[in-house]
Formats: sequence, C-alpha cells, structure tokens
Amino acid sequence: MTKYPAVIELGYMGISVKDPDAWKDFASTILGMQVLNEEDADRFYLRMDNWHHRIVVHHSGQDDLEYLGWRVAGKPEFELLGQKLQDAGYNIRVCDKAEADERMVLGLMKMEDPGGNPTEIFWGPRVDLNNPFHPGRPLHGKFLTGDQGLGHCIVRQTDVAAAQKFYSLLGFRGDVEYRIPLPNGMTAELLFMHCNARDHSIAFGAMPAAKRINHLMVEYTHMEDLGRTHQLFRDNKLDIALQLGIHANDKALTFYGATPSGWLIEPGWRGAPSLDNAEYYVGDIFGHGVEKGGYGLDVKLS
Ligand code: MBD
Ligand code: FE
Repeated sequence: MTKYPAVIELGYMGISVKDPDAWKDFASTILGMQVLNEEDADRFYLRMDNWHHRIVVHHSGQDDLEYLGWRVAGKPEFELLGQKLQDAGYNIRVCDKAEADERMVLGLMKMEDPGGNPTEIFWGPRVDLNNPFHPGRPLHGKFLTGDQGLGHCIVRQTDVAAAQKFYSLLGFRGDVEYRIPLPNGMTAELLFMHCNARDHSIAFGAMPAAKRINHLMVEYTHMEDLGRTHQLFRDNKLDIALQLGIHANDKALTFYGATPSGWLIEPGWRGAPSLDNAEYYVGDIFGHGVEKGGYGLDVKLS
C-alpha cells in the first residue's frame, strides 16, 4: 500500500573537507564512527550503523555541507513526492541510474532548499548487513539511528517562511520552538522540524551564517560514550563552542565541539520523542554556556 508521500528520515549527508586525514582521525578516534575507504580517490565514507555509509566525505575542499539526503519509504512515495514538488513549482531533477548508483540508492532526485542547500530525496539505501558496523573507537553502545535517521542539522536559511513551507511539503512538522532574548533587546527565533520520532531532523533561524551548516547532531545510545567523547575533546584540546547542557525541546544532554572543518558537531544522548503539539521556550534546562565564540551559536541558552 502506498503511504502518504513524506520524508521519513535524514538518511545520509555529504560534506566537503580540506583535510581528509584530520577528518578520518576525528570521526573515528574522537566520535567513534567507522571510516570506510573504497577505491574512489576523491571521497571516503563514514559509517554509523549497518548502512553502507551515513556520511560521504568529499575531498573537494570547501569545509562545508555538500548535500543532505532525505529518505522516503519506496518508489511509490518517491514518485508522488516528486509530483507534489513539481506541482508546487519547485525545480527538481530526477536523476539517472548513474547518479543514483553514485549515492548507492535505488532512486534519487536533486534540488535546492530555499536557503540554497543542496537537497536530495531518495529511496532504497544500500544496507551492508554483510559488514556489520565496527566503531572507530570502543563504544559501550552504538549510534542511535534506525528510524530516527542519522541525526539533525541546523542549516542556513535566508527566508525562514519559505524554508518552513518547503520542508512542510516534504512532510515535516514543526515551528518556532525557541525565542531567545538577545543582549541588544532583539529576540532570536529558531524553528525545529521533525519527520519521525527524533525531536528535530532539521532546524534553522534567520541569522546570517558563513557556512551552509552550523552543526550536525549525532546521538549515542549510552551516556558512557557521550562522556568519553566529551573527555576526548578536552584531552585533545579541541574547541568546545557550547558546554554540556540539556535542551528544552529534545531534552538531550549534548555539547557542541568544533569539527576539523570549523563547523560544529553536537554529540548527544537521551533525546526525547518529537511532539506534534507546538510549544516554545525562552531557554534551555541548564548549561550550553558559550565557551568558545565565533561558531555561530553565541547565544545565552540558559
Ligand atoms: C538543539 O538541538 C539546538 O541545536 C539548539 C540550538 C536548541 C535546541 C535544540
Ligand atoms: Fe542541535
């Protein structure tokens, strides 16, 4: 039976990096991801579970997000969603087999979101049960992925209403969840949108940003692994932009640290399920104090 055509998870992402070796080391020994080198000279892959990969790391040298890959259930939903996007006037390109093969999916279309972030919709990811996930450093648990996708991203938008309309059409729900008072008397508004049980898979505000991506949140099943990741940031003197804290919306214990590309990773644990009934907050439960400014999140969250 064909389901309502909607995105069901953040399936994969592509990033470009200037220092591939630094990224291999960071992703495996600090975060615990599995590095997968294949014959491609221009990219490598990061695994978080039994999918062939969750992150494609391109050597093309921009130190930014290259694309987000949103999964739909199957071909019927893919075709219906493509039609829906076209009917609404969005410019989409359904890809041929070669491009789908490059992403290791059965079907693929490409477009840009209203903020200009390259956006891909796919069905049928390659899942390598013949090569079970092997973490890059010992983990007590694993990355929490499954039907919640690989994590969440905060991305740049210039027209927040247009972005909300676009992601709503893809099947997301969500609205303003934070109104944070700023020292200058203004208020920063952040929107959070979900497409599954993860509190949010995409979030954005209206603030200017140097890069497409502000941060990627990845979640561990075990607090022990989050704690170790935090310690490894400290031991290796890596920048921590925001200290440990608990968000009011997803209730997750997280911190924000710098990746080798200068955007942030938000390792976390114990995210609460998404809510369909809107509410908003003026701050976090505790923590998330700014430790190192300049990473695009210099707000007083608590
Ligand atoms: C988040 O994941 C986040 O990154 C911010 C800034 C606020 C609430 C939840
Ligand atoms: Fe976040």
